[in-house]
Amino acid sequence: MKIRVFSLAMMSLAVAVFAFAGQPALAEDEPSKKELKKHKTTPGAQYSPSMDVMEFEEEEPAAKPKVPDISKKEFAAAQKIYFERCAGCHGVLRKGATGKALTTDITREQGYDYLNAFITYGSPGGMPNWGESGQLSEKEVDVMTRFLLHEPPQPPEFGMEQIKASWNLIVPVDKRPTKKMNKLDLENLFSVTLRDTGEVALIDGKSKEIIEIIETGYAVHISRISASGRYLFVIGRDAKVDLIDLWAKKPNRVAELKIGMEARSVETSKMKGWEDKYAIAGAYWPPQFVIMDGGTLEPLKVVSTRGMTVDTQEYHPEPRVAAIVSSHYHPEFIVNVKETGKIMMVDYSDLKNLKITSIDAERFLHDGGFDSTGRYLLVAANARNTIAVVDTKDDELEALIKVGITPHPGRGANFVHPKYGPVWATSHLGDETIALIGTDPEGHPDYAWKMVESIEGQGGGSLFIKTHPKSKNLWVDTPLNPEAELSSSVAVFNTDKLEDGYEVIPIGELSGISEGVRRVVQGEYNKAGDEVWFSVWNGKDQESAIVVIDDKTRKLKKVIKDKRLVTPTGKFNVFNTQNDVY
Ligand code: DHE
Repeated sequence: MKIRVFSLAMMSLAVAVFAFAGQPALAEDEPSKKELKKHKTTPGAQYSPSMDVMEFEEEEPAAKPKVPDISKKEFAAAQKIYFERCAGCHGVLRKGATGKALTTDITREQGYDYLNAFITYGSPGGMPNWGESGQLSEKEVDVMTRFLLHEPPQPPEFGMEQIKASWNLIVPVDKRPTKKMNKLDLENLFSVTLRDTGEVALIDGKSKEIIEIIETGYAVHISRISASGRYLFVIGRDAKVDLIDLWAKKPNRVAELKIGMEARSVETSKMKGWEDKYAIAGAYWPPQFVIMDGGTLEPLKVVSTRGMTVDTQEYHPEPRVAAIVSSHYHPEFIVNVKETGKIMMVDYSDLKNLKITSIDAERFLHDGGFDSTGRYLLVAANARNTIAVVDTKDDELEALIKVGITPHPGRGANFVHPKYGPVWATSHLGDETIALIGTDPEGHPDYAWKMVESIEGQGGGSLFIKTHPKSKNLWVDTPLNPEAELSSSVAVFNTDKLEDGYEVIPIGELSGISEGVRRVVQGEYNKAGDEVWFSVWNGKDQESAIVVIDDKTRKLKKVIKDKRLVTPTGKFNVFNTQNDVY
C-alpha cells in the first residue's frame, strides 16, 4: 500500500522541536542540519491550532545577560506571530503541548544560531520551514529567535468576572415569540460557517437560498442546535458564543457571551427532561469550560481543566478543551480535554455540587462523535493515532483502538457493514486510509471495538467523512492534500461494496470556479438524506461556493454561489445536528 504521510504540526512537533542546538550530540532520531535544509513543509504540517485572537497588555521584555535584546515593538510583533503560528503546538505558556517546551531554560541552552536555523528550515518531523518557505521573512525569523530567548509573556486569565461582563442579553426570554413566527422549514435549514468574515449563513435546504447572514464571533468555528431545534449556538475562535433564535420572524441573535479568549466547541443539554436548559462551551485559553443558561447564555459555572496528564501524570498548565458532546443517557456534558487526555463526564443536574467523572483516555483528544445508537462516543486522540471509546451509559472507557496516522473524523460516519455489522469510520490527515471500527458489542461481539478493516482512500489530508442512515454512500474529503486534484475532489464508496474502491467526484471543477485552491471540505447531508453538500473553500478575496450533489446518482444538483458566501467551511443541517445523525 502506498502511504503518503502528511505530518500534522500538532502531532509531529513532539518528536521534532528545538531539541538539540547547544547540545553536544544529536540523539538518534534528531535530524542533522543538512537534512533540515532539505525539508519541505506540507500543508498538513500546518494544520495546527492557532491562537490568533489572544490579546495582551504590551509588556516590557526583561533584559537578560547574554540574551540579545528585543525592543518593545519587536516583542509585541513576535508575540502576535507566536500566538498565530506557534502556540497551537508549543503552548501559550511555551511549556509544550504536542510540540516541545520552549521555556528559556531550554532555549538559552540551545542558543541563537540553533533556534534561528530551526525556525528557518523546520524539521522532517513536522516543524514548518517558516523562513525557507517565505512565510516569515529573515527579519521576522530573527525577531522570533530573540523572542524565544526572553521570558514568555503571561497571558491574562478570563474568570467569571470578565465572562459576566461580556454577557449581552439582546432579547430577553419574555420578549421572544412563544411560537414559530416564520415559514421556514427549520429542520432542513443549514447553518454555514463563513470562516473569514465572522458570520454564519442560514441557507434553506430546499430552495438553496440564503435566508439570512448573521454576524457572529471572529472566525466562527462550529454551530450546534438545541435539543428542541429552536436555538442555534455558534462559537467563534474568539470564544464568543452567539445564541440565535430560529423561531423569530427573521432568525436573529438573542444573546452573546465570551467564555474565554480562544475556543472551538459549544454544545447544549440533550438529556430527556433537560432539553434546551443548559449550554456549555470549552476554551483553548484559558483552559476552562463554562456552563450557561440555555435560553439566555447567562454564565453559571466556570471550571478549569488544568491538571495531570493521563500517561505520565505530570501537571499540564494549559489543557485545551476540544470536542464536547451531550449525553443521551445522563444529564451530562462530555468534555474532551486535549493535552491531559481526560474525558470529563460533567453532571449538570446539580451545578452547586458539581460531579465530574474523569475518564483516563489518551492524550491529544480532538474530535469525534457517537456510534449509531448514541450510547458510545468515539473520539480521536489524533497525535497518538488512537480512537478512544467511551460508554456514556456506564460512564467508563470501553477501548483505546490504534488506527492510521492522525485520525480526523469530524463526528465520523456510521453504517452497517455486510460482514462486521454496525461500524463507525474515520479518515486520516496523515495517511490515505479509512479505519472501520465495529460498534455492536451485542450483535457482533467479535468485532466490537476493533479496527475491523482499513480501506484505501484517494489520499491523506482528509478532515471529514460522512454518510447518512438512508444512504449507501460514504464520502471522504481530502482538503489538506498537497495535490490540487485531490484537495479539490472527494472520494465516494458504496458501503455495501467497499471492495470495489471509490469513485472520484471533482467537486471543485463542478463548482465552475477556476481560481484558487478550491479546497473541498466537509460533506453534510440534508434532512432527507438524499443530498450531500460540500464547501468549495477558497481564499477570502476569491470566489467560493457550496456544491450540492444528488446522493443517489452522485451527479451535480446545484451550485450555490453568492458574493456573500465568503470562505464557507462547516455546514450544519438543523435536523441532523440536533439529532446526532451522521
Ligand atoms: Fe476545526 C470541529 C479544532 C482547524 C473546520 N475543530 C472542531 C472541533 C475542534 C476543532 C476541537 C470539535 C468541536 C466539537 O465537536 O465540539 N479546528 C480545530 C483546531 O484546533 C484547528 C486544527 C486549528 C485552529 O486553529 O482552529 C482547526 N477546523 C479547522 C479548519 O481549518 C477548518 C477546516 C475550517 C474552519 O472553519 O476553521 C475547521 N472544525 C471544522 C469543522 C468542525 C470542526 C467544520 C465541525 C465538524 C462537524 O461535523 O462537527
